Amino acid sequence: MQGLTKEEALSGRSRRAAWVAVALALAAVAVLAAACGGSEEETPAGQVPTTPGVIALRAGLNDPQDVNIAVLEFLPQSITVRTGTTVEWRFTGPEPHTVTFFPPGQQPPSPDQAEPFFAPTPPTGPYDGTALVNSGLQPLGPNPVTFQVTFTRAGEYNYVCVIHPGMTGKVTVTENAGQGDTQEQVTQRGDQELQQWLQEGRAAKQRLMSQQPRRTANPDGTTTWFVEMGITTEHTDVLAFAPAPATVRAGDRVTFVNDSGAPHTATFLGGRSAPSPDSPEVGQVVPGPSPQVLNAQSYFNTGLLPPNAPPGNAPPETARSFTFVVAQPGRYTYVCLLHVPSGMAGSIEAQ
Ligand SMILES: [Cu+2]
Repeated sequence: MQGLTKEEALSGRSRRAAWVAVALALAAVAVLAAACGGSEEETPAGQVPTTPGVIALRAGLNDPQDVNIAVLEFLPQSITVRTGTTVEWRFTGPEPHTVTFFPPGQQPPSPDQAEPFFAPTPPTGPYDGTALVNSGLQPLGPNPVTFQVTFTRAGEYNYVCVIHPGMTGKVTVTENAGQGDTQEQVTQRGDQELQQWLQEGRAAKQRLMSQQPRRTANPDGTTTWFVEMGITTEHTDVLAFAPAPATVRAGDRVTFVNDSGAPHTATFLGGRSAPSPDSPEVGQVVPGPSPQVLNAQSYFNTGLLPPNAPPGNAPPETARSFTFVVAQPGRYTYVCLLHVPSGMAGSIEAQ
């Protein structure tokens, strides 16, 4: 990540994948934790219990009080350890991340080129900073997810999440016995940073949910209403649709607009179950391009509407939008196929 400023990294911030498996994994973890109750101290959401000989930290986390708010940071961002220490990353979910150390000279890919790094490249021994070491996209499976790297050579090691380029971390390895962080210090700093990012995300969600929906009057007397697809801040993604207007009338139009830093879909399931976030169906526009006349029985998918990024070079609003004609009164519920585990869903009530 050397040479990549936060701003540059953010400009490419986007995501291409999230995984239903995540929800399953979390459910499995919860069941497991309940089953072996008492073997490990119960800790508040996302906190890290101490393991002797290992320094552990968290890779991302959703707000324990509001699943829509995803913190896209390592907690804490920077740690200092003594040579010989094993560092363990815990993927607390539900949004997926990677821990990826690139060898010197290799630049991280842009998020839409990151697929080759979704599979892990685990360390083959102590890490000395020369090779690619990559957790792969996690959490993905039913097992509790951790990723460990043992550092034997003093130095500074930067890493990144390949689908969230603003999400960067640093491990400083020192030979000086007095300078390494304790687990307690790491956990405490992670908690402090978490509180800061949660404040930022909660404020952003409040802005999103309290704004008046943008609308335009059409020549035929109907109204086009605009629904924002989430909002992105420097350290968080708010994975929620702005509230649909209360007074949609049959014949009005609803246009979804992605002004956020992540790709999203608006998908009316029409009674079927949601395709998995890693399914090719996520990107398939069904039944055809915008605009579409909505009905309550059929499956409609906008496909992936791209993020409003990078600044100055984002796709035009038309490319980030999709319009539905709400022809009949009724209730129409929709989800974002990428962000179901973060509760990204909404509904339109038409009279
Ligand atoms: Cu989404």
